[in-house]
Amino acid sequence: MRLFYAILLPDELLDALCAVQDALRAGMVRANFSRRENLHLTLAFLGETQNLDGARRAGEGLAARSFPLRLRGAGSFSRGGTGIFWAGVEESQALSALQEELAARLRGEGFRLEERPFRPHLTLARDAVPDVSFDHRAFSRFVPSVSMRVEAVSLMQSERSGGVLTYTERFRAVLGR
Ligand code: 2AM
Repeated sequence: MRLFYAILLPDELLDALCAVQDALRAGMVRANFSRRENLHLTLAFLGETQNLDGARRAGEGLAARSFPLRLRGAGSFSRGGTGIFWAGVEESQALSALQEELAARLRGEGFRLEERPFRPHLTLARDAVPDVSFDHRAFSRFVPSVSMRVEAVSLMQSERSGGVLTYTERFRAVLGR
């Protein structure tokens, strides 16, 4: 199974991000927009594994506490000729610490994670080709300053069923207050 750890989002953030997607839609030649229920912030990508217990244990022992997190800015990464368009979050020491702790605990369970530095982002669209007139600078201002409290991290399974990318929560680690 394909697993990753993520922060799931409350309705208020999902509403805000869906509005950003609507604004983005107008500027795309084509793009594969994330479905509302799939929007999330990835903390660690575990890849293909059968070690669900180890993945779960890594989350169970987290010492990190809950913290506030705020949307901020947006941007794109290019991947093989097309792009990923994402919304960002405000810089957060608590988020970095949570991600580092989780990654260290997953490595301790034997998972081989990517060494790339953590760049927190919420993918809004992938395989995206913007119009020539698309204004990247204006896009970075589409995202409203909405905040949430991160109270848990979720171990998610990613599957394609009937051609539809589906994420299922397999385990949730609630953070202390
Ligand atoms: P992305 O949104 O930037 O593609 C599930 O696939 C989640 O894990 C996505 O949020 C995805 O990030 C992230 N992820 C990180 N590395 C990945 C990889 N090598 N393959 C697929 N997804 C990856």
